[in-house]
Amino acid sequence: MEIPPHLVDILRKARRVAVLTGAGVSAESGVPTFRDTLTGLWSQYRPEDLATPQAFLKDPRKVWEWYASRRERLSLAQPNPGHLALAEMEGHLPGFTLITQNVDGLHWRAGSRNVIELHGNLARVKCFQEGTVVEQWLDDGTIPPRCPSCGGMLRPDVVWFGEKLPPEALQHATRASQECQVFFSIGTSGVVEPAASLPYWASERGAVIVEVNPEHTPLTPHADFALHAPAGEALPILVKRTWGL
Ligand code: BJW
Repeated sequence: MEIPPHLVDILRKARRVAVLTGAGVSAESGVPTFRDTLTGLWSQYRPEDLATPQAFLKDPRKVWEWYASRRERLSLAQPNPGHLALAEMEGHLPGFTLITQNVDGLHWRAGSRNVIELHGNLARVKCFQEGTVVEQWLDDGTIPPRCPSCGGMLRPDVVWFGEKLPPEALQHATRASQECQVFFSIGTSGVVEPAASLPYWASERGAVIVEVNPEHTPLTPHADFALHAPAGEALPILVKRTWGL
């Protein structure tokens, strides 16, 4: 895989880099993406039947069980070379922010530290009524389990369509995008707002935009560099070419 030498020069001189990741970065860990028509998580469902508060209220058992099966599958997954290369990149850059739409926690497990989770985390559970994170509950077979404080239904601590992103995370991500010199968009179809707007906000402030995705996306024509390859292949080579072993 060829890395443009000009991109390597830009990265060597950069101080502030922001990276936005999506489901594609975890694909090589065996975690299905969302919008792949054959293997994607939504291939048999419509997103609005699973990833909205309305869907949860209509069929809480179905939604809880869908997330429970994803959690179980995730417990077998490991960070891949793409995650590891991003963790290494952080060590070379004084101002590095990793903004992820993923809820799988694999960036943390790969060693990344300055991570902003825009869409929550699958491992956490919160009360549907109170919105508070719940660590422990009575496992008496009720699905979904109930909040120990108010008896309300528990739900995964992820952001569904129509829900607000965690305000502090979004603020921090917006600032990092507007202040960076280089912005990477990696493994995301770039169709879900407000995350999809981050590269455009970065570009408006003069950042160099780099996309890593085997497929064309709405961002591709706006990117300064488009690396059409899997993240687990492109990122380790990019890091090695830029900073050596
Ligand atoms: C590889 C690869 C490899 C494969 N290497 N790459 C403005 C305009 C229009 C609509 C809206 C708007 N603003 C808001 C909206 C509504 C809505 C929205 O965006 N809708 C659009 C879809 C039309 N947004 C919202 O509702 C958001 N909330 C909001 O804006 O609230 C405002 C508000 C204000 C005040 C009060 C109340 C509300 C919330 C969005 C939440 C998204 N949640 C989900 C589910 C999370 C939980 C879960 O996991 O179940 O997040 S949806 C799903 O999509 C998930 C993802 O994080 C997100 C993005 O998907 P991603 O990561 O891009 O995955 P894919 O599958 O789409 O793409 C994978 C890519 O990888 C592909 O391109 C492949 O080619 C590539 N790939 N292998 C590199 N090896």
